[in-house]
Amino acid sequence: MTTVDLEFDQLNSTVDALRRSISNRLMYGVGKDAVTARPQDWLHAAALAVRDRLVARWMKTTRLQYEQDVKRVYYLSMEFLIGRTFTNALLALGIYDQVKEALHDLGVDMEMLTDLEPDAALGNGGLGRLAACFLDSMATLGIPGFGYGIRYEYGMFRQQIVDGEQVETPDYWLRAGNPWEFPRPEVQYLVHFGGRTVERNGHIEWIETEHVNAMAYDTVIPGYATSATNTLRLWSARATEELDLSAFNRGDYRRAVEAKETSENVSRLLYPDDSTPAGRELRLRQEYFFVSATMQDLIRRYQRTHSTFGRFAEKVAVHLNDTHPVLAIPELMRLLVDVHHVPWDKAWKHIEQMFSYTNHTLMPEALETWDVEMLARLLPRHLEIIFEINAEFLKHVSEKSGHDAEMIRRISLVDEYGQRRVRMAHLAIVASQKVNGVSKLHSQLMTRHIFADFAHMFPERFTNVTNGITPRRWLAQASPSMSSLIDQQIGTHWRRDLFELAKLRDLRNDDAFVAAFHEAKRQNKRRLAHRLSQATGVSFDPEALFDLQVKRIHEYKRQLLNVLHVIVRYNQIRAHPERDWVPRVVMFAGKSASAYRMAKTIIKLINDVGAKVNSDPVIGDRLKVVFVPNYGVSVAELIIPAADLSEQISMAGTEASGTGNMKLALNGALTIGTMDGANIEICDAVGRENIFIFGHTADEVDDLRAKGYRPRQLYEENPELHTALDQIRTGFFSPEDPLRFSDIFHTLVDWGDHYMVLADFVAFAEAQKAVDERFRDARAWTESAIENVAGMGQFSSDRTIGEYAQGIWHVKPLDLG
Ligand code: 26Q
Repeated sequence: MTTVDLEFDQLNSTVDALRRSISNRLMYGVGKDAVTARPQDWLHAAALAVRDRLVARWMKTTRLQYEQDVKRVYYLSMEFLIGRTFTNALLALGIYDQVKEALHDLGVDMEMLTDLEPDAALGNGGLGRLAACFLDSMATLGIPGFGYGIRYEYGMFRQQIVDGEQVETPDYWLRAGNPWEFPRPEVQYLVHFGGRTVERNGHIEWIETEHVNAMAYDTVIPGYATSATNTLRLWSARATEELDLSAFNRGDYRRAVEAKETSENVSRLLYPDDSTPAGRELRLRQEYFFVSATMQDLIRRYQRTHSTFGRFAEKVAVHLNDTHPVLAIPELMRLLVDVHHVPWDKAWKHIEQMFSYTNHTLMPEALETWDVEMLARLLPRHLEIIFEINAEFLKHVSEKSGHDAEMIRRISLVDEYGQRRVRMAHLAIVASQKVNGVSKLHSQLMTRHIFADFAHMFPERFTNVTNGITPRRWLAQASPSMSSLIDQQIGTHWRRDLFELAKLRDLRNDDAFVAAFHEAKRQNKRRLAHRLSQATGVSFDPEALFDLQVKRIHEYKRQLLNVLHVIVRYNQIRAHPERDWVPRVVMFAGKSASAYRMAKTIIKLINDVGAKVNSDPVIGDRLKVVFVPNYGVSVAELIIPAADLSEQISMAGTEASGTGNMKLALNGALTIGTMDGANIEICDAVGRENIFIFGHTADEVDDLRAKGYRPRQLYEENPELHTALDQIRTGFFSPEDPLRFSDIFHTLVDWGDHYMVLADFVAFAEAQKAVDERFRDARAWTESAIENVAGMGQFSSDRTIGEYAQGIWHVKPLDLG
């Protein structure tokens, strides 16, 4: 290949230059002129003009990575919940105002445009958004990292609320095209399924497989205020020609088309279940599809600059975001041993140094396992490899542990009780040099409970890295009013060093600052109230306390505890309307897994309670209950900055970390929460007087269960709780269908109340009283809110990524010269 010096247009970021670029992109990129262009077309043109300005940085970063022969991190995740890109890119490049003005000159309102961009909702919730925050931080810190995942055609479903119930509609986010991605048709790998294995010349071959192509799509991930960028590479399934032709040549055209359709299904849609693995074959295919392509790509990239595998583990770190990509381990073994003919022991030594794994859940039922028979059918060679790894591992354990048969059964990669299943977490731990939890409590409980045997055997492997969030999206972008206030006080550097926010602490005594802070919050509340009243027709008093519980709907997160308290409060106001109630708007938002009956019933209950409360003339503005539909990244950016109170009320020991808790506190909301997940660390950071902690601790939950928990007794002893639960049971909120919520009642009162809602009810109600009292004193409230913002330094995902880079991946930032 010849290398000529190419000449490029210098892309300035003056308003003039941007205006020309956008016009050019509209004309030559989108193929429209100003007369026929729709807002969609302007958005596309503007996005392309902005993207053009990222590309030079991207090329430079990639070139420097090669030249410096850096160690690269491969962050493997089934989910990347990116949200919108446009504003994020403008802020990263520092050209927000210029682009706004350029568009204005062209007669286009930028705010209107940004609202048209669909979210890239390629994730369910916390785990997927964490991956997106990590990409932002890796790029900002200059860590050479690649995100690898699946380019789902359909992301997280869109949630509509119809008659108070969740209705799912498909999210075809690519409808209008995606200006941010670069298709890479030249980067394709074959991914095989099925078939059988044979031995030939001392090597195993996997034959008679069906296959599909994985084609790469790249997205630039800009770092904030740095020329460093990274790449998110997502795989899309393309039918192979062979597959089409064989049936086609037999004259069976329809079958050929169907087979093509089917093989391309693998990247069609995101499974909309968080935490409960359904064990479906298509999900297993998805997991293997993307890790196979990724491992092939990683080897190819390594081999471009290395002739042997000698330095493999020095140059590559592979991170598993939960167990979903764990098949990367047997796949890399297969590629090294069967394809590249590396001896087994050598290959395993590489792997042991390269892999690391983050666990995101303590709930045993949420740990992924796969049926051995399904694996044998779909991935026969991988099953052999897993068995081989297990045999060697158990031999080692047996020697170390003095042949403790019961322990060996517990620790085995294969669950032999009943239908045999492979335990993916065990495979991840055995292969990884580091295993981490996502908050101090979670990491502790992980080594005490679910992985106790492993922690005993490999204590040095287990560690904690508390989650974080990117301050660029979650404060700078989501809350312009608060960000500019902070900029005026302490400068702009907090975006890159969130510990700078500690400087705000001294300002809590500064009257003018306190007033301005209050006003910035009020502005965000007005912005939300305006949007909500447009959407729902209900009006909201922006002076009321905005109380938010926004997260997936799940029993362990205890939206029911919140609803119960709302009902009790409603009854109290009705009984004593003359009292001086602190007005509240209680907002819920979140999606339920489509097959999760109880979660869907909870959504209906919230809406039914809302309908009753909001239309009760006795109540007026003293209490409102709102369910905000379609919670996702963009809705979060609108709603979180408007919160006064953040509900983080999971049963202690169930929420691994939480990250919404961090986003809300960073935006000056006070937390009402249990001692669970990262709440504990938030409490330490903001000070016990600036947070409302209540309820049983994780240890107390264990004790209570051990000693025998009797929820019915609590129901019978507490008249207010009794009334509220009876209202649920007898259809007070659903007169047209009185039994609608009877299962909720029985779950709480008669069927064990697994998440101990009733056990924490009284403490929760007490804490809510303290909330009201603090809110009455606007000054005291705002001072606490300032303390919250000031204490959030450690919850930046920059800190988190710094810890991964140093303690787990052993990578250094790129030298940008
Ligand atoms: C697995 C197999 C099959 C289908 C779906 C799944 C699946 C998908 C998503 C299992 C789990 C998830 C998501 C889990 C998740 O979001 N966990 C959250 O991770 C956050 C980041 O660490 C934590 O802050 C939260 O506490 C945790 O609940």
